[in-house]
Amino acid sequence: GFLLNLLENDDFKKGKATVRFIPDHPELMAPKGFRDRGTRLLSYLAETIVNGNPDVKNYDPERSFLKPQVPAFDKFGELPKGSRNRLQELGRDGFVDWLKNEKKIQYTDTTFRDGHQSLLATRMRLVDMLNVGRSYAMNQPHDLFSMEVWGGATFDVAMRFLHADPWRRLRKLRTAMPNTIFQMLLRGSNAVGYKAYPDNLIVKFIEEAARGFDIHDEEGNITGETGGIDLFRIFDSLNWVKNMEVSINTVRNNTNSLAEACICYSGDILDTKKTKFTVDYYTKLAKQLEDAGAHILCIKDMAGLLKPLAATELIQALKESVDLPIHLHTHDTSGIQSATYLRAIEAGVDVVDVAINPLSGLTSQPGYNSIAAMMQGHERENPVNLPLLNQYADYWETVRSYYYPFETELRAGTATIYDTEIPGGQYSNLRPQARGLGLEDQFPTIRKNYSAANDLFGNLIKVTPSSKVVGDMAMFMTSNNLTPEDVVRRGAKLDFPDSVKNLMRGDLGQIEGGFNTDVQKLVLKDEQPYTDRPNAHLDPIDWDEARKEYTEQFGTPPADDKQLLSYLLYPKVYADYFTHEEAYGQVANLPSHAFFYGLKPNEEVLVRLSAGKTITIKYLNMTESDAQGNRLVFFSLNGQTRSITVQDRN
Ligand code: 3PY
Ligand code: ZN
Repeated sequence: GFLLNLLENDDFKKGKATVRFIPDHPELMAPKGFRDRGTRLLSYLAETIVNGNPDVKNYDPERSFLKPQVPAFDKFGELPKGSRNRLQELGRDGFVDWLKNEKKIQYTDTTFRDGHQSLLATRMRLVDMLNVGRSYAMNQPHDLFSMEVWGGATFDVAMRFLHADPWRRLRKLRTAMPNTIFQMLLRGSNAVGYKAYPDNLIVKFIEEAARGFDIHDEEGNITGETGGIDLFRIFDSLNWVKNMEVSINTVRNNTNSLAEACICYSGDILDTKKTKFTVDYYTKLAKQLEDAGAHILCIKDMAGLLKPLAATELIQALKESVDLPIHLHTHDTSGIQSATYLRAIEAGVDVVDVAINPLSGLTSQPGYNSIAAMMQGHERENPVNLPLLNQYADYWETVRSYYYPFETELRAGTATIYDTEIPGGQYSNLRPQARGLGLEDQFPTIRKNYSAANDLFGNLIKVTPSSKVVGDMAMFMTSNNLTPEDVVRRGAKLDFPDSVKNLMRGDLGQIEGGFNTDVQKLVLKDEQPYTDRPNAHLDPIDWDEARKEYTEQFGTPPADDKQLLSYLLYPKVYADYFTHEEAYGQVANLPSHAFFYGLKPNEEVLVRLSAGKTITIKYLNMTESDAQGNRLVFFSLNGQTRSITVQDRN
């Protein structure tokens, strides 16, 4: 660290260093991590310019990007009241009553979460949301029900690939859009992960997400809290209510937020040959969720299987069975889900999920702008300022182009989804995954095996993380050239993937009708499965012990419980994120094109570090690599020339 600090010191480089230089610059002796924020970002950019961002697989140097236009808004005006003000004024129960009695259809905007999770591999960065967030909250093209902004895969992808703090994302968005209900997707006892976590971790996670962040006065005294997530959408990947109870109870009893509990939709209620996931199954499940304390019921149609005629039947039946508002979530993988929305709206659904048009369609949600247009003149129309909403669509169309390496390869809707039941987010992921395993040319076989694996296990609900296990099994069968019959005949000799063993053991919970016990035996061999809650097998977190462990590993105590939670949820991913931030600073502040592709010679970017602190970085040029393979990369930082040494690894 010291040598690097010294070499990057401007005075030192200008030859001004004397014998007094080091005593006069004690900051150079600072242990690790002192290097000002600008310098760390320069190191990141230099590294990216020379070696590329390892997450970008098909960099196209010829590409240039347009500047997105943020719809004009009054920067200093008072925010108009929005859905969050309504929730605060009416209280939870009053709000739920209002929703039940409101005739106008309500919209949830998923652009900031499921939209990009499904179309752009969850890579959407905070800056692109923040640039437009205040404008959106101020102009309110429409009285939105909620924005889905957090949870699902966004938590780990933020750290893993964007080197960004997911809590900071929530804090910044909350501050920009305080008038809008924020919604997150919570995987019940799997939180924002892919496995079960101890109950007390789930409880603390929900409390912290709902509480939000301290507000400080000028002297640094805490004067209040921002609030965080107002609506928790809770599901279990096997529709096992026991896996959702801790989450529902925590939201209900320990926060002022709304608990929205999901029935995940699988199969086809109109197909008389499919006898497991029937209307009766769904209405019973809904009743259980109502009894468990849900404020709102969600039909989570993660694979887009709910056909228009089925929507009528299901929603009518649910409305007869439970007294909860109903929120419908779907993915347009087949291409016909706008018809499902129209039917659902006519059957009395209360809220539907949409994504701004440029981040909608296919494996994402139906398009907000287009659904709003569809509803014009309908008796349940909820007026939307469409020309204004279309300006936001223009913004997102431009922003989407920054993310070209992460584009989904699906070009058109597919009716194969009704056979495979692959969730939207997974569908767009499966082909790159197959390619990684050298199996891309066998994609139709993988799809077939996905369905076969589901049958082998005993026909389950498939959504994160259970869908991942079915996907793993499909890849396993394809790469080993196994038919379902082979699995049954030769299973005793096969070493199944770990995720499959975990599922069969009971690590994700239990399924309706139980697992296929023959296959369970083949997978587990002599090991005994269990049928109680996975969390019952996990030691609760000892918070003091966990803080100690964190402090030992990182040489500093966690900044707050939120950092501790990130670490406990994803120890390895968090450690990498932490190391990256130590070396390169808050790269989340860089504009997206610079973050993914570096800068071109003489290209300049403005980087906002914090309120009132903006720096200008211009990339000048770099030297040829020397005998050791090092290059000097030159920048101008706020007008001063700086150089960074980078090893060229090409
Ligand atoms: C998630 O769990 O991330 C999902 O979006 C499931 O549909
Ligand atoms: Zn979804």
